[in-house]
Amino acid sequence: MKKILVANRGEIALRVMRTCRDMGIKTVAVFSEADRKAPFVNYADEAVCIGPPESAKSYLNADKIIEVAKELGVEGIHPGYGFLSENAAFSDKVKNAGIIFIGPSAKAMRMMGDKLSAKHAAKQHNIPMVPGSDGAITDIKEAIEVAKKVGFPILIKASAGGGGKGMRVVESVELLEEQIKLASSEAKSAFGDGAVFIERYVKSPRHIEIQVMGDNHGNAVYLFERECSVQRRHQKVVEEAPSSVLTPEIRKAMGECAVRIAKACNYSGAGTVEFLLDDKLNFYFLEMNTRLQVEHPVTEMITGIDLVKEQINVARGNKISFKQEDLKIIGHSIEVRVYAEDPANNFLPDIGKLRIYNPPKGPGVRVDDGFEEGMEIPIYYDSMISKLITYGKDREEAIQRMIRAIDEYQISGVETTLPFCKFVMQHKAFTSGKFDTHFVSHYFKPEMLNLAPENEEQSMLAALVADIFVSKSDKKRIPLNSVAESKSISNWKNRRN
Ligand code: MV4
Repeated sequence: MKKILVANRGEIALRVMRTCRDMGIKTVAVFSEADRKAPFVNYADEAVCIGPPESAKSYLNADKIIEVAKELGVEGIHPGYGFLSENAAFSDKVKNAGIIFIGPSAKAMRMMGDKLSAKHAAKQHNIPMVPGSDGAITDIKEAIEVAKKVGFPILIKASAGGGGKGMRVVESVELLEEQIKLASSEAKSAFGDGAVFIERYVKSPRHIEIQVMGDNHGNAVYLFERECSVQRRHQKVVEEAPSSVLTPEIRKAMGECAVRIAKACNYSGAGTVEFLLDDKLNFYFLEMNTRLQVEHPVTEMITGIDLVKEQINVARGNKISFKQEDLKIIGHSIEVRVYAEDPANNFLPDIGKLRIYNPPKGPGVRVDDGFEEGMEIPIYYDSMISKLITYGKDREEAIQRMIRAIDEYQISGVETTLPFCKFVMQHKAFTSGKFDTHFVSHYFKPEMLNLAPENEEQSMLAALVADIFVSKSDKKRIPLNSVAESKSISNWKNRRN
């Protein structure tokens, strides 16, 4: 592969292209009209506009993307995450066009894309799973029997769902029939598949996922875990590796289960096996994600492996470049997702221009971003501005560096989740490691953010200062602190406490 097209946008497109460049591979960006000025477009060796801003007309337009790839003599397509990354039909089309899809086979994607078939496969390989129905619910009497056997509360899940979509907790048998019907019709209209199943509801779980890598020679390895329990409405906020609760024995057991699942579908490339961990440290297989995940950097930091490089290596038909025994966890890494959302206002997405944008730097800090100062955050896509990743010799150092990096991060023009991330880093439940998936709903209230309210005069001054002194064309920057009371001007200062 000498030329790779990245069928994605933003930070992940840029991140993938960087590794391509490391490997001496040429890159092609495809972009929508909303992303004309995005750094990933500029970074690519070639870039082609594929349509209007709406995803359906651009980043999800499989035929158009493949047409561009053929025209430009592209040999591989990297799908990133989201968009077409887990679309088996796309992977088939790419292959039929004589291009390598940098990811697993369409067969593996189909098998793992459907929760019931994934569980069915896992069952053949002795993988622990939450007690529940054996397959889809077809009969209400049977459902009642299963529910009584596993014990209430139970959880109804949609086979075609994922990431928490279409789940319903049911507390008692009286509500079961109605809830199953509702869940099934919801699943039918949302995913085109009404199949639902039952599991015992695990009350205070941790979400721990294992990074795996497979090749086309039957090899599979695990690259340890990521702890992703700090999430809000199924959107991850903080991820870290390693988890502070796993013992070496449980880590090994989970890793080996994940490898068995990968081997069960002849998995090739980077994948993630999700588990729930209960308060007694029992783990249960949930689902497998057949893509490179947003939070992959924390795994890269603690293993020293470039996961994208390895994806490309394996897609070229090579064996995985390392052995399980070669892998070792060194240090600790934390990632926070910086969204253009207002944590003080129920995480309402905020749109606007990045008037000031200065990412943090220095020891143990990595920022994967896709924006530059002066850019608008497009309304058409996910509102993630960047991923802020820190590394330290241990968890404490990684947390301290995260707090320092958050304080250094200067963003104005839009509200961001940075103050919320700092709140998490300073919370006792987080620092002590004693938290579960209910962290945010249990501990977070907007009043806790310590935000000094910005008055109108200050905001206007901030806008003025940003335009006059920090415009991109004006390279000779006048330091902000030379402006009277400049420290109260923009909202990053408000996070100090
Ligand atoms: C569960 C569960 C409790 N019990 N399954 C949510 C996302 C999807 N991947 C599975 N999810 C859950 N499945 C049983 N049997 C609780 C969740 C869950 C959750 C899981 C991981 C991370 C965050 C979560 C937030 C709420 C619920």
